[in-house]
Amino acid sequence: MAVGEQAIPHGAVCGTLLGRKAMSSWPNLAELIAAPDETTAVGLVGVPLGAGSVTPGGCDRAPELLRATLKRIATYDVETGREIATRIADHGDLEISGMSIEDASTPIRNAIAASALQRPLTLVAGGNNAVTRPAVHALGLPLERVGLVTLDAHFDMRELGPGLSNGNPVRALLGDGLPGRNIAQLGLAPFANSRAMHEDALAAGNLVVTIGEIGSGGIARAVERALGWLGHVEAIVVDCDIDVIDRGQLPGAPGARPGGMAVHDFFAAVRQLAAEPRVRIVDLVEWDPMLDPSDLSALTAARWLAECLAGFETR
Ligand SMILES: [Mn+2]
Repeated sequence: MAVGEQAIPHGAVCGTLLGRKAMSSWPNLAELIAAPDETTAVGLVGVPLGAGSVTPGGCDRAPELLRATLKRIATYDVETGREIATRIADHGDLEISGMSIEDASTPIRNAIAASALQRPLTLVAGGNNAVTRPAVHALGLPLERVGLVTLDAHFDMRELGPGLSNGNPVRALLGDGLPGRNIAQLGLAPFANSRAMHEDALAAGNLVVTIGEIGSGGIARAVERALGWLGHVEAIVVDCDIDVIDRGQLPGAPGARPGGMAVHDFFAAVRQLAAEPRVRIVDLVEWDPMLDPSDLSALTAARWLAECLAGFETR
């Protein structure tokens, strides 16, 4: 076949190449951002929560930099021949500067609910990992009917005694009544958690899949296990703690360590999870732009949004 006759992958021709309305010559995610309206299927809520981090830093800077980086991510996926076309209803950033996690939790829940109660998918740009607890509550469902998948190097099962932090949202949710049977944790890293946290997670009934198991069994199988584990729930929240990614590929997270998840596995997991119709909320947390003087972490975070949309469009 001559070069000019190469097949364009299925799905790429009529609706997009010929029928596209005026967009830039390099269509990108920033062009999909729209004002909130009732007809847009995907919402974006920025939650610049920095308070209460175990390692204080600049997670509150992440939503702004995520938005600024979207123009560098093209909408076209050469692997599938598909082009992301879903508009994103941008609800803006929640004003929570200076607030404790305890004080911010209700405003965060309400802001996420404002999108999640009217859309099949809401993306939450954190902020630190304390965002995840109000995100679970934002669905407004009894917790027995809600599932949680974490892509995270950590159990997030630190003790609650010192107060809420980015290190204990899973323990806090268990305390709220989220059954461990409704929690699947993927990507747990060696030498990054305590025995007590591990034993408590297993005793609660959480599915625990370590980074080593993902390495040997594959990321797709791990995600299938998580979705199978949550077969009984009605709606699912996916918590993407970006520190699950290997620190060499994601320097901009305080908890990231060498030996973490390969970034292409992270992207594949996000896409596979976003394709599941019961997934209603996906967060991205723990990205601290101040830790990465390059743009590597920003480009990774922006690609996360592309993967969420690519998965969503296959529902
Ligand atoms: Mn975490």
